[in-house]
Amino acid sequence: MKVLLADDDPVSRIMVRVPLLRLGYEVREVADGEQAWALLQNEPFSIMITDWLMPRLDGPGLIQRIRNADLPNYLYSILLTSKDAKDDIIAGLDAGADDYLSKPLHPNELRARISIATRIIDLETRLRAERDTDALTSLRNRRAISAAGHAELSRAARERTPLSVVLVDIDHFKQVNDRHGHQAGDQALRLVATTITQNLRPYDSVGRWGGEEILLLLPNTTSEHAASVSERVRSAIATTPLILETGEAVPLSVSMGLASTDSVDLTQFEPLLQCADSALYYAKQHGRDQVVI
Ligand code: GH3
Ligand code: MG
Ligand code: MG
Ligand code: MG
Repeated sequence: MKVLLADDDPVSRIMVRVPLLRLGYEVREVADGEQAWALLQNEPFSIMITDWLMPRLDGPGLIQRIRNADLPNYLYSILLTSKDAKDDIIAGLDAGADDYLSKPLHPNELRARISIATRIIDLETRLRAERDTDALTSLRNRRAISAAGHAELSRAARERTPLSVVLVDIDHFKQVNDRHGHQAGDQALRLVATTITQNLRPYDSVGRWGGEEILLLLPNTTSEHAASVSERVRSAIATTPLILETGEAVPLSVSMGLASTDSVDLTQFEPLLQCADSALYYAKQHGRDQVVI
């Protein structure tokens, strides 16, 4: 876990840094609130320990700014202060601090307070993962893959790299349910999800878009390259049947519709997805078990 430490006094920083490093935390240090704010724009941190009085931007001012900014991850903030009058502590907590530590610092108190922070951050991370995960397939759910799609498209525009999106739909899936039962259908969905994931790169994203529709995001991938990746996925699914408990093999296949920012001039996620959906529709109309651009 990464801790951001803001304090204008180098000796004070040593008092915090040394025990934190010993506890296995990664520590980044800055000397005032503005520097802390600048660093937070570029790097994710889980925990911040900030001094109260600092030049330019003080601790409570920094925390207030962070709370108003709505950063992507929650930043657990501890105010470090030699002020220990009740009113000051209340003002610090009102500014949005989660906790406070009084100077001179007691190393065991630091350890105890940091372990509270770690517990809260772990909980937040777990809840976030649950919120973003589809329970049946363990893929990203629609909310998460949609958010990733918007982010990847912005990045592709910024870095001038191609982004390909691929919509996958299992062929005649209703028949799998009708012939072998809903549970076998669920197993088939999980098998397709696994086969897809195994055939992609770690930085590709896969999410369950709807019932038996899966959405792939392939960053830095031209339409030509995406077509060959999709073909590999299609072929892997077509050669990996679902084996039922009875030993019976249920063949599976998928149709795939592909759209890339290098072939269609689109800067919005929804129209790009619409292109992939039209291609998927074409694949369904023309015999299924195929990739269409
Ligand atoms: P097509 O080749 O045209 O895509 O035919 P299809 O049968 O796959 O298409 P259709 O959209 O008619 O049927 C999709 C089926 O997927 C219907 C629905 O019951 C099933 N389905 C959706 N979500 C789940 C799920 O979570 N589990 C199971 N077992 N079935 C699901
Ligand atoms: Mg100070
Ligand atoms: Mg469908
Ligand atoms: Mg289908």
